[in-house]
Amino acid sequence: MKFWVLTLFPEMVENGVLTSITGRAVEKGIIEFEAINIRDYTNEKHGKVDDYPYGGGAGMLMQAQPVYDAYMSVVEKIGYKPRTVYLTPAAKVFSQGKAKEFALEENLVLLCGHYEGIDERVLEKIVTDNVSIGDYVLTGGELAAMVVVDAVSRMVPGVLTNAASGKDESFSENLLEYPQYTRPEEWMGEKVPPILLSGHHANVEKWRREQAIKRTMERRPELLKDNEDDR
Ligand code: 6GU
Repeated sequence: MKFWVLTLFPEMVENGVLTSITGRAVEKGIIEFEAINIRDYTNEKHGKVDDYPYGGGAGMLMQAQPVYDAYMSVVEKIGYKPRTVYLTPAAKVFSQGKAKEFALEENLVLLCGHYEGIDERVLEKIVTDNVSIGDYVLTGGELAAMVVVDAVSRMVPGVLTNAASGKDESFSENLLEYPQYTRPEEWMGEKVPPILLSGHHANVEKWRREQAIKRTMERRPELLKDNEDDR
């Protein structure tokens, strides 16, 4: 799978994606990643990519032309119009279900806005999916694109080394992760729950499931209602 990120700040996204687990997956060739600088595609002198909004209002908007040409450079390389995600707070919130869905694509384009947004006309031509990462406003889509690349990558076979990981944690079953413990057995007077030391696998599993349900009820009760986005 290849991620193409269209952005005015390619080094920001590169630094994130090429670090840690996703970086290792790129090195191993399990995923591919290319950040494209939208500014490289402007037809204007001095590298201008933004202008004032018609009708007035605060700030600047990214112009259609450089965004479209950056996108078309990807289309020309891969030979078809790929699924193209616009990162924007004006969208449904990204979910584990969407991460699994995007992980089935051979190519995924992530379009990062900056300033006050992007001219709607180019969005209408190229965007297949709008995605927000939560109900707060960021200065640009780059952090959101990094979040999506990370969550999608870990659903691509081979990115996670441990066979069980990616399966058994928060959200796959609409439950939050149970509490976990490692050595030492006692720390600052606090002991590890004895059942985890019992060696009784079935009892451990039962305890973990109970803890997961308790934690979900306390912290995220709305997850216990069936939600298509989380599947
Ligand atoms: Cl995807 N972009 C921006 N700029 N702000 C956000 C967001 C995205 N998701 C939440 N806030």
